[in-house]
Amino acid sequence: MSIFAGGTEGSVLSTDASLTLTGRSSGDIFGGSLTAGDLDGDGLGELVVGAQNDDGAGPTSAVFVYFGADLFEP
Ligand SMILES: [Ca+2]
Repeated sequence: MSIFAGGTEGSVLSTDASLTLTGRSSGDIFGGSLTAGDLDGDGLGELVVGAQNDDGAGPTSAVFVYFGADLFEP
């Protein structure tokens, strides 16, 4: 899953991905569901990514939470 920096009006600021996240195994449907919000109240948004078939053999699923402060560190 690639994430691109965007403006407040939904425009894409760069065609180069700002961040690329991958699942733990092929076929895990990583990114099949996602949401975002400030889960811990620190003012930075978290990204929550579901992997419907995390173990690659189903029916195990997993949810990954990427904390805002960790997402774009160099
Ligand atoms: Ca937060």
